[in-house]
Amino acid sequence: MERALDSRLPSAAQAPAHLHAAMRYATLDGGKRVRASLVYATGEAVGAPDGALDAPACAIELIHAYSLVHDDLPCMDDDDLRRGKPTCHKAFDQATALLAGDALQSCAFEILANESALSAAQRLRMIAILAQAAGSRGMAGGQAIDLASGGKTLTLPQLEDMHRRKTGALIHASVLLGALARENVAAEKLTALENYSRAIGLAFQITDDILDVEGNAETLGKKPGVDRERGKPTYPLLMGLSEAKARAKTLHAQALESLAPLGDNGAILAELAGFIIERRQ
Ligand code: GRG
Repeated sequence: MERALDSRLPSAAQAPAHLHAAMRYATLDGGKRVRASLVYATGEAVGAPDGALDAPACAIELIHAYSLVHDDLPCMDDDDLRRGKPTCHKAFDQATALLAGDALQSCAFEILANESALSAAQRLRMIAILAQAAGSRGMAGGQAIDLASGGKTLTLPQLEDMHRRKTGALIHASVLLGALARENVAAEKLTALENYSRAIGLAFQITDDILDVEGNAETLGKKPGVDRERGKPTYPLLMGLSEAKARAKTLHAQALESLAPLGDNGAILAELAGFIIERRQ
């Protein structure tokens, strides 16, 4: 993943060097690469050719990196640390971080549009799915709902809707892009993968909220308790900690059940579900 990203990101020696350095700083050498792993594991599960998976995995990670750079800005979450190092706007400056996020997003679509290991139809479909997942009905929309929810009480369905957009949509897109790297995947398998990704997408956020409450926020580069200070709703706040843990467990079981039509080919996806839901930081 590091090599694939490194070779696709503009060199820091190329003008505008400062912007390119910021894009590389925000993307390389950090992060769990959960979304890229989902692209590769799904691609392998459906028998996609190896060479067809790097571009979608990079595109997803670049959209994710862009979202983190923007999310860390003072006008959003105002974080100083990300992935164990200063956030992009701290290491560079706010304007550069804003532009780096913008350019990472464009770079993601450029990579998909130019990928010769994919057919034109595959590229177009992937671009459409990723654009929808990242856009106003997906991640950016979820972030807008999140920003507007400070100090308000959300119902559980409203909280789930927000997270399905904000973090779930990109996780869902990671699985879909991996599946689309092979042409003509059986509808039954696609449905199984969609169910799997919806379950782990939500479980990812519940786990994140639980980790925040249990004090691991610092390792994620967040300011511990900041969400609570702003009165933002979280799963443990709305349902209680033990109920939130039980919900994550149920979603884990649902994710594993969904993989049944893939047989042994779903083994790595099953392991990833465990990693996402049982992670400790
Ligand atoms: C700014 C348009 C825009 C969107 C931001 C996803 C998002 C929307 C903000 C991230 C805020 C956040 C920290 C949410 C908690 C869940 C989450 C996405 C954590 C970060 O993802 P990881 O844990 O990060 O996969 P790494 O660093 O491992 O890649």
